Amino acid sequence: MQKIVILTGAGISAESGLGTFRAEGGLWAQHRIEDVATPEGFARDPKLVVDFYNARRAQAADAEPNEGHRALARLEHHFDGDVVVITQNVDDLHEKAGSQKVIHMHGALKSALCAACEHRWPAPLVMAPGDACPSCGAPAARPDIVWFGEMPYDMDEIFDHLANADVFASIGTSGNVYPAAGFVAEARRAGARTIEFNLEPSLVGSQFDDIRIGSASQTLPLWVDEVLER
Ligand code: BJW
Repeated sequence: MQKIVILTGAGISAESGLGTFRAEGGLWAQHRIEDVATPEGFARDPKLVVDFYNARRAQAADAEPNEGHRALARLEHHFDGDVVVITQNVDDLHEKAGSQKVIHMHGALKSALCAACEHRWPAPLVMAPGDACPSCGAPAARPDIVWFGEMPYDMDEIFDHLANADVFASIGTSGNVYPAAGFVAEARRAGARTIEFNLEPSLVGSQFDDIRIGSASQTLPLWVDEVLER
């Protein structure tokens, strides 16, 4: 059975109105990474960090998937093989589009995590610093997001998928952040054919067999047609 492993980044959700990180005017132009995306930043100013994610949670709740997300869901449902989406995104637009096998390696806005006992629960739309954990009662709720210096989720499962990939597709990610930026090398080692979808080649673009330049909402439906017609 053929296996297609897909990595997505902020670019696939850009056309749904969610900001990317490193573009001019993107999230990192408005906030310092070390303030809002590190455990040290959260320890220094939990309200700033919780408010940053509250605002993004509200924005993501109103966002709709675009033709790029829908194309990947169509691929999963019609491909005669295995399709898995590994996303760095913390929105739920793949799920809203109908994808079922989705791994959120950088966490999810819809989830809250107890820093004391690691219990997870559905995040309220508005979290507050010091919210109590429903399991252990500690005032230690935090957004269930993987910050710099923290271990991304489900890495064993992800490396297992990469080791068995026949095709690896990377969509809308700049190749700045590891370990995700290293997945193409891992997939190549496994003998996978590799393809990148982006507005421009990413930092690891030279490692791909094929690059499709353009917006994901336009390039992905065409690629999915190609794969399903093969
Ligand atoms: C379109 C488009 C359209 C636009 N169509 N395309 C030195 C060397 C190597 C590694 C390290 C190092 N020093 C530290 C590290 C590790 C560190 C790291 O990688 N740092 C780099 C900055 C160098 N990584 C970590 O710490 C990770 N953990 C880890 O490595 O654990 C192992 C370990 C732990 C502890 C000790 C030792 C080892 C954790 C990384 C966590 C990343 N977290 C964030 C924020 C949280 C989530 C959130 O708030 O949403 O995740 S950072 C941010 O970047 C976010 C994203 O998921 C991630 C990737 O960004 P992405 O998706 O690529 O977005 P952009 O904006 O960069 O790019 C968008 C792209 O889309 C562009 O290319 C556009 O062209 C394109 N695009 N519109 C198609 N319509």
